[in-house]
This record gives sequence, structure tokens and C-alpha cells, in this order.
Amino acid sequence: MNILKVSILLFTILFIGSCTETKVEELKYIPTEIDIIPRPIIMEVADGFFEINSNTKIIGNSEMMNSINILRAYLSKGLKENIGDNGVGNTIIFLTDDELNNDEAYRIEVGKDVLSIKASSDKGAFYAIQTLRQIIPAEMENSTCKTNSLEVPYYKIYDSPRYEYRGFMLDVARHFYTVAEVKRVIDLLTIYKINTLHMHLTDDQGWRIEIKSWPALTLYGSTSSVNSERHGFYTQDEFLEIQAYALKHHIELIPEIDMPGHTNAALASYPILNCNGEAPELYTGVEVGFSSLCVAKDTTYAFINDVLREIAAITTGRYIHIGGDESHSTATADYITFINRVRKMVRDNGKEPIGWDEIANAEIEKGAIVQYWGDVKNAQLAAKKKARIIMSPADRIYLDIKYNDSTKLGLKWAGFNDVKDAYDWKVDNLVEGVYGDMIMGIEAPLWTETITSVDDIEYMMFPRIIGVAEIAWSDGGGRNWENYKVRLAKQKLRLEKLGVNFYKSDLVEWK
Ligand code: TNX
Repeated sequence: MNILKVSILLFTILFIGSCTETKVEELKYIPTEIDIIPRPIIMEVADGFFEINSNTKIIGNSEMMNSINILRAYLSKGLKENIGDNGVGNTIIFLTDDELNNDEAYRIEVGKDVLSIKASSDKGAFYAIQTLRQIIPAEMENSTCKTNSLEVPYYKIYDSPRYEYRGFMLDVARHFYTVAEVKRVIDLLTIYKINTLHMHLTDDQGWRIEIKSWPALTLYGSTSSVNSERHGFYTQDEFLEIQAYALKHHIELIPEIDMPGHTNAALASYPILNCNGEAPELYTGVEVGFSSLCVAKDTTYAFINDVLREIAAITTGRYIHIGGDESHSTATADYITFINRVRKMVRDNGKEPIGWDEIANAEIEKGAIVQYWGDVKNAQLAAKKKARIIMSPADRIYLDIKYNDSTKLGLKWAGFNDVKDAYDWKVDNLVEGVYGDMIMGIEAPLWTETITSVDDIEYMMFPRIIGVAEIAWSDGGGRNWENYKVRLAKQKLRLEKLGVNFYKSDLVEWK
């Protein structure tokens, strides 16, 4: 017997051997109350079950093939036999429903012979799968033991998101994360219907994206990080790989090139970008507000245009984020001139600019996108100028802020954001004058000054990101903390099965 066969045999024995622990086979899921997060708009359950087994076929529209394949793969992980399109038993069918007026909306109807998923696009179908995933046992997320069948209660669900923008931001500049690590984050975002991944690609501590026309940005500018702990960069091919993975999960990538401040890594890489022609040292600390591109130099704009052109060429999404925050070393008048000019340059490169709330002080037109993070006056100014506002209140949903005094990771400049703080707020009531349609959506940023591993990322994200996802998807009259915390407690097994390192806050009675 060769080594391969021996190891396969050994693996098989171990695999069967471990089956005594988790018996998915014996699992019956008894629905007690609505406990899907984010909570669907309408959800009814009746007596009876649709049984998924090896005879079940999954069929549907070719436009929904991406979702169909994802569901097949998901179910095949936990079922003894793979599930395909030529079973002779009952049917899971994906259908187009053009009456759904939002391409992320979906319906699920479960009966004895048919489980139907209806949507107007693959997006809606994909979110239906995420809901289905929470209806079937959590053991399916990671089963050491395979089951013959699964039962899905007779559910009728109609669902549609409140906000079109449901985001998470990862700062890969303070500390760098590999392609595989970012994919892991995408996998986890998917479950809770987050649809935007904003990547903070550049900052004082490092430049993390290859720009072919300015190679020193990565040859030199990527070699630093906070405490010199984790540096690196993505080649454009790697960026494309992350983006393709995100898109398959219906997540739009937003690259951020932060300017004119937060630019020490670029300034250190090219003396010519500095007003005095001298490059500063690379930076490994955590201060902010000390760097600025040279606003008066033509070279600066030639540089920015090259960067924007290359970024736009590899970005399939609609947006490029230009940062614009904490530019304390740029004179106000210069800042305004700079933002006006750079926003136009983004548009000339075929993308829509987004900026942190400080950009409201520049000449922004109706419909410009402003991301509120901390300055109420900026948010109100943006509202007055009829901007569209992304809500990222630092004192609620900054995921790098500590849960409480005993949290080892994180910062506390914005107070503490415990699980309840991150969930228990009303989007329309947070900033006076900022409400309704002017709010485009919600984004929870994770800055990584103190974060150095995926375990750390997960610990700060979870469970807060689950609450953020619900605010973004299902906010409305009925949402309240007392009800939410009971539903959140039930996510424990799923998070454990997924191997998520989450914070078990005392505020929640984990089941
Ligand atoms: C503020 S929020 C920043 C970041 C820091 C963060 C730490 C914003 C637009 N800028 O540079 O990493 O606080 O919480």
C-alpha cells in the first residue's frame, strides 16, 4: 500500500471514529420562535417538514447557478450523499420572481414536495440560502459526522433589506492580513447578509496595494506596520482574487486610498511627494494626523491620478474611497482644494468617490457619499448639502473600540462599545437632522492598531457585527435589545461550529 492509500484509510477511520460525538443524524430542529438574524420581514411556520436527502434535487434558473452551486456544496458537506440535479425525490427549486422590486429580496416557501426560493436575481437567491442556513441545524456548518437527511419546517418567508449599503471595513494598513485571512472574513460576513467590504489599503504605517507605475510604494512602503509586526501588500492579481471571491458572495469591494493625511508610507517611498523633497522614515507607531501629501505640487496629482487609474482598472465595484479623515497637517483651505480636485479625479476615472465625514467641508454636490464616523457637525453639514450618508458612529459600531474595561484588545478613545451599545440605537435618531432616505446604510469599521491575528479580528467583530448586520438589514419598528439578545444567544453553536473566536459578553445568556 502506498503512502497516499494509507493516509486515506487512516483519515477515513478517524473520520468515522469521531462520528460518535456529533450525531447530526439524530438531530431534529424544533422551531420555537423567529430566531434568524437579521430578522426577516415576514416569517410564518406551519406543522410539517420538507426532508432533504440524497434523492432531493436542486434545480432552477441558469441566472441563479452561482447560488444553486453554493447550496449544493453546503448541503453536500453534511449529507452522506452528494446532492445534485437528478434526484428522484422532492425538489428545491430556484425561480425568478420579477415582482420582487429589490434585487436582494427573496421568498422561501417550504411544502412537502417543493422548497422554493424566489428572487429577482442571484443576489436574492443567495440571501435566501443564508436564511435557510439558519433554519437547518448549526451542526451542518461543520459536521464530523454526515447525516442521511435533514428536515426543514414548513416556512414561508418574505424578506428584503432596509439599507442598500451594509458594510464592514478592514484596516489592512496598520497590520496586514493575507488573502486567505481576508477570505475567511468574507465567509463570516456572508452569513449575516453584509454586502460591502471596505478595505483601508493605505495609511501612515504601510502601503498595501501594488501600483505598477510607482513601484516603491510596495517595494519599500509596504515593509512597515504597527510595531513592525505584520507587514506586506497585495499584488494586483491578489486584489483581483479577493474581489472575485467577494463578488461570488455578493460582496462589493471598496478600496480606500486615504489622503491627503495618513500618507506617511507613500511619503517615505518617494521624496518627490514631499513639499521639502525629503522622505520621512517609515512609521511603526499609532499616532494620527502628522502626515500630508504636498497639496501645492503638480506631481502630487500626477501621482494620485496614476494610483486612481490603476485602482479603478482593477475594481469592479462602483466606488473608490479617498479617506480624507484627520488631515490635521493640511491647512483647511488646502484640504478643501485637495478634496474637490481628487473627488473629480475619481469620477474622471469612472468611479464614484466616498470620503470620511470631514469631506463635507469641501464642495460636495447633491448625492455625494459621506461616511459619518464622529463629527456630528460634519454629518449635519453633509445632510444640508443633500449628501448620502453612511453611518459608522465610532461610539457605537467601531469594532476596534473595547467592549468594556476588561477587554485586552482595542482602543477606548470613543468610550466602550459593548454588545448592547453596538445594537441598541436607532439609525434615524442618532444625529439630529440625519435620517430617512439620506442614510444610505451602515458600516462597522475595524481599525487594526491593536489587532494582530485573525483570532483578534474575530474577537472584535463577533458578536457585534451580527447586531450591526441586523440594524442594516432589518431595522424598523420592532427591533429591540431584549428580543435580540435571546436570538443572539442561539447563534453560539453556529459560531462554535464555524470556529469563530467570539466574545461571550455577560449581557447575553449564551445557550
Ligand atoms: C480614527 S475613523 C481614525 C483611524 C483610527 C481610528 C481608531 C477615522 C476615519 N480615522 O485612523 O484608526 O480612529 O479607532
